[in-house]
Amino acid sequence: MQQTLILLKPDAVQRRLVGTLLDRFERKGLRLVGLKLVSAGREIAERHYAVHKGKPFYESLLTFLTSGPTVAMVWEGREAVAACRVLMGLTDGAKSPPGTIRGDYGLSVQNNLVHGSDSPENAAAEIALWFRPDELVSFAQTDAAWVG
Ligand code: DAT
Ligand code: MG
Repeated sequence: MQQTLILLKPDAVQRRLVGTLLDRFERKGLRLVGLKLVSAGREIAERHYAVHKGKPFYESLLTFLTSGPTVAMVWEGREAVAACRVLMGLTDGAKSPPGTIRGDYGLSVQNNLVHGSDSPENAAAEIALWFRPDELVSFAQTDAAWVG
């Protein structure tokens, strides 16, 4: 079953949106297999956003991600990576449609509340970056046959 890394970034925590946003993923039918509050330091932030190194917004992005607590989660389910990207919406909140997290809760590009892996390969690397294997819990969800 596919897994993806979702971060509720420091703006989501500061704006008290953790419960509201976590609810979106839970309602979708995804299974929660990892969850923790992390105060991200420079090293994990650099590794997480390595693909953006050298871009004009890179330093600001690192400052943002290290500016306060982040909720790190692993969600599992059929097509979990793509399904979560749809829930998130577009990168730019101003252009993201209503009904998506970024469309419903912000106008910013940088402070866009949520991170989601963009491919199964990147999901595996990002999950390994943010979680130890023993922090992930595998279990059978009782409604799996219905939402699956
Ligand atoms: P996404 O988070 O939708 O996968 P991304 O991987 O292209 O988007 O970029 C990572 C983050 O960097 C994004 O969530 C917000 C920030 N970002 C991207 N493009 C930006 C820009 N042009 N100006 C400022 N921040 C930007
Ligand atoms: Mg991305």
